[in-house]
Order: sequence, then C-alpha cells, then structure tokens
Amino acid sequence: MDRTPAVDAELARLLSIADARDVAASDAETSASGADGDGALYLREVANRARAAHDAVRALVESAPSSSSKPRGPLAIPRVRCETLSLARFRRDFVIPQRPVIIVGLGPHLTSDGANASDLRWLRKHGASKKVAVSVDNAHVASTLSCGGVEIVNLGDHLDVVSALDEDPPVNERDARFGKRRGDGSYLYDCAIPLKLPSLSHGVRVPRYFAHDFLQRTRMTHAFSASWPSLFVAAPHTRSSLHVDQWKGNFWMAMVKGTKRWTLFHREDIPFLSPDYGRGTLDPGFPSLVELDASRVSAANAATTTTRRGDGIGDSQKLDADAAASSARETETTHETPASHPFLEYARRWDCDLGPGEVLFVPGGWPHHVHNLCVTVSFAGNFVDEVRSIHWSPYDRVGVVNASNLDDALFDMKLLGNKYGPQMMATHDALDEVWFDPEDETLVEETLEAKQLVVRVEDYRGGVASRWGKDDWDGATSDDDDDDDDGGGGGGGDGG
Ligand SMILES: O=C(O)CCC(=O)C(=O)O
Repeated sequence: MDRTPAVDAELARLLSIADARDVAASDAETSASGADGDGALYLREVANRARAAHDAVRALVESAPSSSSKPRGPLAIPRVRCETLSLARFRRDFVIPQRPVIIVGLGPHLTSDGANASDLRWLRKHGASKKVAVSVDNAHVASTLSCGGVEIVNLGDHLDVVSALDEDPPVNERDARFGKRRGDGSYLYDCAIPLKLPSLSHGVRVPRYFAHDFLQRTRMTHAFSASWPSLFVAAPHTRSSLHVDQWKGNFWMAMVKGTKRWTLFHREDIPFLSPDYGRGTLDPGFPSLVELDASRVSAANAATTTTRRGDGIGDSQKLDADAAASSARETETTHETPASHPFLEYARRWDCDLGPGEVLFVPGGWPHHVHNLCVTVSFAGNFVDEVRSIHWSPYDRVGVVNASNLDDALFDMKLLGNKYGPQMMATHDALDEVWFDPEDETLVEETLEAKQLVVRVEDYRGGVASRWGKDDWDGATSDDDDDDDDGGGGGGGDGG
C-alpha cells in the first residue's frame, strides 16, 4: 500500500490515541483502591482496543495489499422468506456465523392490524395518548441525550407532526423548505415499549426468531428486562450516527411503515473506519457516514462514478453509487471539506433499503448507520444468545464451540459494571448466573407458517415462547388485541 500522507496521518492518529489511552489506563491502575476500582479494568480494555485498532491498520499497510484485497463494493444482504426459514436454521445459518439477513413475509403479522399495519391504527389505538420523549433537531445522534434536545409530547401528536412531512412529491434534503418545517429532525428513538408504552404491547408482535433471547430468560430482573421491543417513529431524513450497540448486542428491527437505508460494516473491520477511541469508551466513535462516503467520492474519479451508474451495475452497487453521490451533495451543502479516510475501502460493507414488513438481523458488534428515507415506523430489540456446538478436534478429541455473543456480552457488561456501577453489574450478574444448557434450547427445525413466526410481547417477555415447539403456537388471534389497554394480553394460542 502506498504510504501517502493520508495513510501516515491516520496511522499516527491511531498511535497517539493508543498511547494516550495507555497513559489513562496506567493512571487509573495506579490510583485504584482495589483491582476493580475506579474503572481501571474498563480503561485498560479501552486501551487494548485502541492499540489493536492501530496494530490492525499497521499490519494492513505492511502487508502491502493489492487492489484485489479490497472488498468489491457494498455487499447485498440476503432476503429470505420466513416460510422457508426455520427457527433453527436462522440461528445456524445467520446468528452463529454472524451474517446479516432480511427476513421477509412477516409483514401482515407484525401488528394487531394484519395487512393494514402501515395505516398505524394499532399505534394510535394503543399509544396515541401516551407521553413520550421525542428528540428534536437530530439530538438523538449525540451520544448523551441532554434535556435541551428532547420534547415531551403525546405520541399521537408526534405521529401527526411527522406524518405531515410525508409530502407528495417528497421534499428532499436540498429543498429550501427542508429543515424549516415543523417536525423536521424529530425522532422518537428506541422508546422501550414494555417500560414506557406498556399498552402498546397489545399492538406489536415480536418475530419468533428472537424469542430465545437470553436477556428475557434470567431469574433476576436487570437493566434491560423491559427495554425491548422498542419503538422508532422518525421524520424523513433523520439518521442514526454510525455506531456499535453496547455489549456486542445482536440487533433486530421490524419495519412497519416507510423505508430505512441501512449500512452495516463487519465488526472485524472497525479499525478501517477511522475509529475514535479517544473518547474513552469500549466502543469507539466514528466519523459520520456522510463524511466517510464523501471522502470516498472525493478520492474516486468522477468519470468512473458516472460510468458505473449507467452501466448495468448490481442493486447494491447502484445503492452505493446513489448514497455516495447523495453524501457528496450533503457535504457540498454543509461546506465540509472531505476528510481523508484512507482505509475505508478495506472495510467490508453491506447496504440495504429496509421496507415495510421486512425484518433485519444485525450481528453483535457490527457498526451500523441508518437513514430514514421518509416517515418511518419500526420496532426493534437487542438480544443475547449462544449456541454451543460439539465439534471434533483431533487434538482435544472433542471441543465445545461457543458461537454468538453471550461471552462477549458478559465480558463488556462486567467492564461496564466496573465503570458505571451496581445497576450495570446487576445485568451482568443476572445473565451470568444462569446456565443456558444447550439441552434446554428448543431448536425448531420444521418450517412454520408466517402467523406462527411472531409472538405476543407477553410471551416474548420472560422467555415463554423460547420453549415452544413446532405445534405449541398457532399465531395470535384477534382476541389478543383486546381493549383492556393496561391489562394482560388476550387468549389465543396454546403455547406452553
Ligand atoms: O433505526 C435507527 O435509526 C437506528 C436503530 C439502531 O441502530 C439501534 O437502535 O441501534
């Protein structure tokens, strides 16, 4: 690889952050009262990760990569129909190997409104009068929400305000009106349904692919017992920052209305995304995707981009070209000078437009970014699991392979507990005390009908649905959508 000034500058930046994190960790170790005092273990791990990022980039530079070792543009996330994807195969083919996937076909079952979910009657009926904290002026992209960036409003009012922004034809980000309309930049972001909107639990169904979540199956309650599913109601062109979910949480999102443009990067390629460990957190900050893409566009020659766009390229490449062009425009309008991110093109990247009725799985620890292309309504959750598979090793004669994110989650939660105190440590302890015996895992191998592949929130919580076999659940009935908004769910199904 050519040692351009940009390459050297990025290497130097990563090295100086790694050195600074080492000093911070050593200081904390020296002043710590006990081995776990003052978050010293946490800071040492931040320093390790900062050093590893520098070393990975240096190794890339020293390996003199050829252009053929660069990933060939954004990859496509496979779409798989739910009727062909058994619960067991989902875990085996996607969760264990940590591969993203879009599950299609669940749309008419994701809410109590059947095929009419995107009319949002379920949301108005069960949630319109509830108060929610809506972030305004894109405040949700800040790592810490301050009161200044939040408005407490009725969910129904927020819905009215953002719905009015879905104009025909749509107002794009370069339009002089954009940013000045009431509601531009407002986002109900990750609002915990069981905790903050319990009545809405009657309106949504959790895809059964995630019902085995270990966080729902602990004996003790913990900080995340009532966090998911969570609700997102977004104004057009709001975005999430490029970020990694805490403690390597696996993530899923079910789209009900509108389309979100998702960008994912492979977890192992974090060092190539100009990560910032200088902020002292286990997961680094990143430049915005707009900035990253703009640097790519400025590095590429314009003629190539023009040829690619008209030249029979694949969907994901088209999406990429469009995203890059739109990022370039955004950079233009914000007068940013494109910064240089010389290793970006070595990061494996996946792009997709996630539309109504689709469900996305994002592997734990993967950096991701979201752009709401229009008004969107979705719900989502993080989850933890593990599958131990017995695998023959000639050396050990037999070995146990742990896959997915339980060990990673426990590792990070312990460090977070070390830094942030008892509540976070209680989450670690709640997860750690349970022995999730592989023998207790219900792996349903049979394919099921779409209606059997979603569960009521009440059956997701506490892990009830994780124990169901193929014949234990026939889908929710219309009785489940009862009028008793604050009581339990209705009957339906005979799971147990
Ligand atoms: O839909 C969004 O805006 C982002 C969701 C997300 O990335 C998350 O909750 O981690």
